[in-house]
Amino acid sequence: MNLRFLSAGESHGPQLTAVVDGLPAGLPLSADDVDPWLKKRQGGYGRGRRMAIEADRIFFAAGVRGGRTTGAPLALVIENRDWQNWTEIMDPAAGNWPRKKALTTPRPGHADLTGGIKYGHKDLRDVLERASARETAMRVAIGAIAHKLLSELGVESIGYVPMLGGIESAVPFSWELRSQIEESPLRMTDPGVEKDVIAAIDAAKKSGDTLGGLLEARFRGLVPGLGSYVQYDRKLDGRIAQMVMSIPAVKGVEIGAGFANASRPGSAVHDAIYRNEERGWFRKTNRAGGLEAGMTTGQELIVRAALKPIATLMQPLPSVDVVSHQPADAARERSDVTAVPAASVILEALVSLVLADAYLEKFGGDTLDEVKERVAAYWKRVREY
Ligand code: EPS
Repeated sequence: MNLRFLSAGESHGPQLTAVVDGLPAGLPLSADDVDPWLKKRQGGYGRGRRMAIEADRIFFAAGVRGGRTTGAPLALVIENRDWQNWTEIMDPAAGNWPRKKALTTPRPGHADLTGGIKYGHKDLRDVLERASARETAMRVAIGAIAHKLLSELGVESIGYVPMLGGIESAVPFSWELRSQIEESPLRMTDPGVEKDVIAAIDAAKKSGDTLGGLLEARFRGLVPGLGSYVQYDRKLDGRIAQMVMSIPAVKGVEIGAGFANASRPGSAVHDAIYRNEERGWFRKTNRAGGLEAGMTTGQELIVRAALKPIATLMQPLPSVDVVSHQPADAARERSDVTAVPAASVILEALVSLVLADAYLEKFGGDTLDEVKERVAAYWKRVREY
């Protein structure tokens, strides 16, 4: 890994923290490159009351000076405003037992039960505080920084929602719909279905239920040959799938028409190869989703993911209390009805991270100028090949 990071932080602790290593020096960077992503991730119809408390902002504690990266590791902080209401419950000092807001009835589908067994906790808050999707705020911040590097290299992207709660958009994606997606409270391409989706979210809220959906991220302007076929852990599709599967509640990943291609003959799956003076190498279809044999082809990269409904149900499923071992309803915690629109922002940010890492792997470079020169020289070779 060339672009490495680690994060720490609980959902209701004082802050989320990360160290990011491997960015070239000279990348223009300010909070304005990150905060709009944090705002988008907080948004979307179906979010709960927590998002009215938070106003996520990035703080650069190291690695950025005068609006540029220095080449030193970045230290990043995002404050949890809600911590003010949780100081006693989250107090790291010994002796806060029995605890307020202890959670002992695990929610099916959440980390509670297995995390409790694994780490030996009977107050499952010790599990859920870190398992919470709050953690994705910091990873989106890091993804936004990766995206800034990609945009310097001529790459554009978008994350959106093709389906939410079983209701599919009838309008196929096109890049012209970008502002429609950014303005939609559902991040969908089809204003015609928004009323129905919003009604479905309202109905789920009323009945104490939650909704999942599909996410898609697209990237254009990528060089061919990011990743490699020569070793399993260098295959870019594998690296993307690992990152996408690490988004809480993602249970399926595909590149391009991955699942649909499984039932078609090869002649209707593979993208025929053409070349002419004007366009160089090109394809007329992109069923591969921009990836062949673990490498980008230079076509649009299309990554899709399936997000299961959130595990916290206000009308809970049966569970068992981990202290009394008596049957009990699963815990009700303040939560969202759906986070599918937010997850599409997370998908775009996290795939950006994998791609920025792959660029740095292929081109190296201690300064942004060095990276840019090498990418430009490679584009020339690609055209001449
Ligand atoms: C989450 C539960 C909710 C969500 C949270 C993820 O938080 P709370 O328990 O404070 O109401 O709002 O998401 C975020 C805080 C976020 O920033 O996305 C969970 O259990 O995963």
